Amino acid sequence: MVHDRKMSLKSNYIFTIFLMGLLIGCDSQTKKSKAEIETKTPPNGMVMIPSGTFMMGSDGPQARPDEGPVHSVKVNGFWIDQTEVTNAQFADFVAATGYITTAEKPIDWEEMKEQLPPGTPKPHDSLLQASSLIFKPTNGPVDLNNFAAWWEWKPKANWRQPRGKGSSIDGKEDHPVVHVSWDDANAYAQWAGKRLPTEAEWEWAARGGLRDKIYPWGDEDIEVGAVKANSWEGTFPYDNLNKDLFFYSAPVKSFEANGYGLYDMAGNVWEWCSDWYHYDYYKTLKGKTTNNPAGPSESFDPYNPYIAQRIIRGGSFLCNDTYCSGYRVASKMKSSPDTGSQHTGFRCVKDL
Ligand SMILES: [Ca+2]
Ligand SMILES: [Ca+2]
Repeated sequence: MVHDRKMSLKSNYIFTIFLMGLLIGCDSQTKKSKAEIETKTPPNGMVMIPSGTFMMGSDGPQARPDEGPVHSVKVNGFWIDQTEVTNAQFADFVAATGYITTAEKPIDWEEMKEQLPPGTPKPHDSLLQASSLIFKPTNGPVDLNNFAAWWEWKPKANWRQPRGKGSSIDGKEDHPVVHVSWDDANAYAQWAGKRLPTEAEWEWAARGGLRDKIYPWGDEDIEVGAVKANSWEGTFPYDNLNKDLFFYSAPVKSFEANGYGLYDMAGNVWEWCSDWYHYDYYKTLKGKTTNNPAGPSESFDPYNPYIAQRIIRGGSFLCNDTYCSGYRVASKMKSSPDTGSQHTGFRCVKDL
């Protein structure tokens, strides 16, 4: 239903313009005793997720076809960041390494055209300058299949300037870093001595010790009772009731943690995982228990066949039941590894 809505936004933005005629676990992990693990001091800001076996995916009424079939997965224990990586943490990384993010570099047309239908003409140079995708609310209802209606390809938008030139992260040091590509997230993780979670690790951790529930907090609807997460309350993408008080990102730890002490596993910003996205991947895992699945060997999306995409999880401040309900623990989305946006960040894990 909506699995084709958030395709690789950067490439599709250009492709949309073209169409409009405007062209302008592995098991090899060293085995450690339970006592040895329990006596280890958690790395700063991380908590231990125990090993376990769970039913991954969903076949519920809100589930999209790529969330099923539900299948059995065993995951080894690991450390995970309690929060999304913040602007302050990412700034430390950049200060130490001089790293330049994908969004801060001009687009290489030779690379980009490999991800577009053959024969796509080169866009105008203005579209190839360093840019990223920012959210732009609409004035009223729009076709929810046309994501270009609420995304703007904004020059100079990057992690330091989340809404483009003139914006800044001053005072937002404890907000999640955004406009980071999958490549940027991996560079940070490597510097920090960590790695991105697999999709299975992420979902197991998001479930917070609960079994077969829809959300990290259980089954209660996101709009019932206390505010549970930073999402889009109201009608997307033009009417945000803003009961959670955050139109864009929120400081990490603004809402209650799940059973493992993890914050914002639902909402705030999407989080990169290490796996490739393949529309039919879960079908290959049906009827057996898979140990530490690390995703398919290649990416495929029938709705976006020219682009290899990585998994993102958890939903964002733009998620709403009428649109993507990305804050469900089984909900999955995808994006090309070189695409960042205003609502995508990450958190890291570390082997025990
Ligand atoms: Ca919100
Ligand atoms: Ca999140």
